[in-house]
Amino acid sequence: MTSQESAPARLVTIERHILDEQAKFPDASGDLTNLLYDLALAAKIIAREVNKAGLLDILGKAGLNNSSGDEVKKLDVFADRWIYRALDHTGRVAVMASEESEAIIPIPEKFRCGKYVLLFDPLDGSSNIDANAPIGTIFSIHKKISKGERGTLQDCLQPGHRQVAAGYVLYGTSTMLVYTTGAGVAGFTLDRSIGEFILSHPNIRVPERGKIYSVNEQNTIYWDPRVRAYVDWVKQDDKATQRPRAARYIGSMVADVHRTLMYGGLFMYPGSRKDPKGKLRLLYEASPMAFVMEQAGGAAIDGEGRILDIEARELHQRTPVYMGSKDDVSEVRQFLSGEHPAVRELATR
Ligand code: FDP
Repeated sequence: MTSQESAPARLVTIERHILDEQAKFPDASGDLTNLLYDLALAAKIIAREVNKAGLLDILGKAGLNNSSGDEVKKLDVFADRWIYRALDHTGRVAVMASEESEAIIPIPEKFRCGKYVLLFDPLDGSSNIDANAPIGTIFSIHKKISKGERGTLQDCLQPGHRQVAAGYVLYGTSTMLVYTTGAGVAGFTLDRSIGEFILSHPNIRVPERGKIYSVNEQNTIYWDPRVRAYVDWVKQDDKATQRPRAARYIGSMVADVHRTLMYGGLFMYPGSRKDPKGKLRLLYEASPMAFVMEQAGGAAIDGEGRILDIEARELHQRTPVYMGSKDDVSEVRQFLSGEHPAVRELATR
């Protein structure tokens, strides 16, 4: 076999893929394409730091708390700054908002504003950093809707179904970037030797039914009895409904959702007596991941309705999350609404 014969049919870099996608829209200005490029560049820089985190003395606490009261680690700060620096001067973004900042992040007056709005969680799952477990970056892109030149809070508080693009970067065994612009989901793996994200997972589809449930069961005591009933039910033995299901919980949303995309199943972070809206943020976590999940053929709800239809009232709003395979989401919805026979039984006991 010659070396030409053994070469893959076509090596598609993320740049090539984004450009090919843009070509489907003859009126596209190229700004979104370039914005996604910029994010891919920031992702490579963050991946580099994540990978040498143990070597450089970058680990450890920065001695700060983020606006949601979580502990901030140095890598969070690094990732936050790099995403900002990759985008602030490009003239493509009108305003940004980060999980790490309390208020919106304006574009400095000296730079031109563009027509896009970027919301991001620079380093999700950061409590896993010291254990060298997977972490991620999540991003959500909207079009600016306010009238003036510079973006406002109103631009950031749009419902998820108006996103024009969303995705995440997973810093795991390898670094992957997964994104959607509303026409399916594509995944790219970073080839470190050439410094390029290469298309490795074209057209990702989540299986309609999964065999895994993923939740932090430490919160069981605070859950609504219907959530408890569901989690008890998935552990029972019944071949017809593919039970018992396996439990998997990394505690890093990007990693847990990525696994759910690949293998199917249900990832959930329910509300509880302690935290009625759960823990996850609508704009930085739930909404972009819901867009990806729906575009891959799955579903994402807050227990009642679509996450993508939730009206955002504040930047750091939280929401309960149930996302994954369509059948699994519809099953848990039946439990939560009290329609499932197993819950009706519970009510008559
Ligand atoms: P982390 O606090 O480590 O940053 O919302 C952040 C998040 O991780 C998610 O990535 C993860 O799914 C969730 O919190 C884990 O929360 P619990 O520790 O309560 O399970």
